Amino acid sequence: MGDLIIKNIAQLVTMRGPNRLRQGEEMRDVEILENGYVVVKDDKIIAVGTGDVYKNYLENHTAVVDATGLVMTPGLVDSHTHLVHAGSREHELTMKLEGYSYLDILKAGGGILNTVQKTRKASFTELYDKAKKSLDIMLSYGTTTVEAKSGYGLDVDTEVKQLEVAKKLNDTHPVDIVSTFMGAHAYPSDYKDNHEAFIETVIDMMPYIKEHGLAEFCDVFCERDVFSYEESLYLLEKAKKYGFMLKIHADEMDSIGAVDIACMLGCVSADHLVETKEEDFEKLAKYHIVANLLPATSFNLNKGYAKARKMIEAGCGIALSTDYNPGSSPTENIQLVMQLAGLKLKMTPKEILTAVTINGACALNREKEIGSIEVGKKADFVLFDVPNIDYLIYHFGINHVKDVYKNGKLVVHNQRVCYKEE
Ligand code: IZC
Ligand code: ZN
Repeated sequence: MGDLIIKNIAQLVTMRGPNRLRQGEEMRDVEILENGYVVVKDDKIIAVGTGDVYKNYLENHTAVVDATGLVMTPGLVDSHTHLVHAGSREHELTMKLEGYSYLDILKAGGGILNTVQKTRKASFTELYDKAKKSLDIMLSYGTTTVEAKSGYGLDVDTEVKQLEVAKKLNDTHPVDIVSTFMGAHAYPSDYKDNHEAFIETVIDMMPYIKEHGLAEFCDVFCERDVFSYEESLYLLEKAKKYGFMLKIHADEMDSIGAVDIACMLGCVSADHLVETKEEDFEKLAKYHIVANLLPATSFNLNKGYAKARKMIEAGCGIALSTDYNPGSSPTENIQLVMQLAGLKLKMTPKEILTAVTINGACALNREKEIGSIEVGKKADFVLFDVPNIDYLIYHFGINHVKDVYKNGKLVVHNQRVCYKEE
């Protein structure tokens, strides 16, 4: 019997189906129920259907919400962010407008290294408060699970501080956080000419982070002038030995072989993929590696976009994420990412919804718990004030959320966070 029933849902996007990456044409195979209902008990979904059948689950204490005219989707999954960091980089905006590239700014000691300086100096509480503010914004846009990378310490104390902030937020904030250790994000200034020593430093951090349960994934910025093919391969091989699941920043500016590393080591996701060679698309598909695309980064850097249509044709399974970070993608707004995926990646509304739900869950190894509205899964879902899913992608740049439920609890009402602080 139910604690909570949402009824009369105009379009209920269930994403029901296999709990695995939806690839190629499967991304368009999305169940949408008209006049749907969902029944929740405790923090789980116990029934999904259409019409009046929800009445079988009514009890005296059951709360009933009428969702006439609204669209419901599973809670959105933002599976690539650099959530925890100090400060911001608006001072680099003018340089960018004058034509300096992202990597030019990093080479001059700015970019990631600027954020590293600030993050090293920041207290735990400063980092916590700033990240919490971002999580509240994410939640108000419909994100209920988020990945968070370290990588603004590049020394053991600060990397651990970042990951501990994420761990505490996971305990206190309604949004679930999945952590990734990304010590190999850039070379700190004092190791600029001693890459080998820095790589060993990063590897030395791995056992501590693993043993203290501070991160499930390990990621490397595999890029020209950052971590080379050989360095990335070496680092991720070690991470795998220590028991981390793997991700890789792949082909963002240049293609230097990151997809081959992902296939060789069985990365869960390869992220960015803007410059990926077309012959690599089939490899991603064959090894079931999540192609995690980040179009807000292309938009913000004024660069090219990933070839999503060709990827889907080749059978890839795509996820979409904000890449929220203070440099290349200063936005928490996953709906904007979805709209850019429509406008710039030519993905259809159904493909986009697959990408930010079940495929995002796959990118975080959470596909059994979240990513669809079906019996047994967590009661994480979003009510959008739109008449249909096409409208959600078409009317861009605003927040369409009405309410958000996390673990069966109302946490956003009329776009305002309303959860109880723990
Ligand atoms: O702070 O610039 N791309 N890492 C790789 C980032 C963007 C984050 C940043
Ligand atoms: Zn990133």
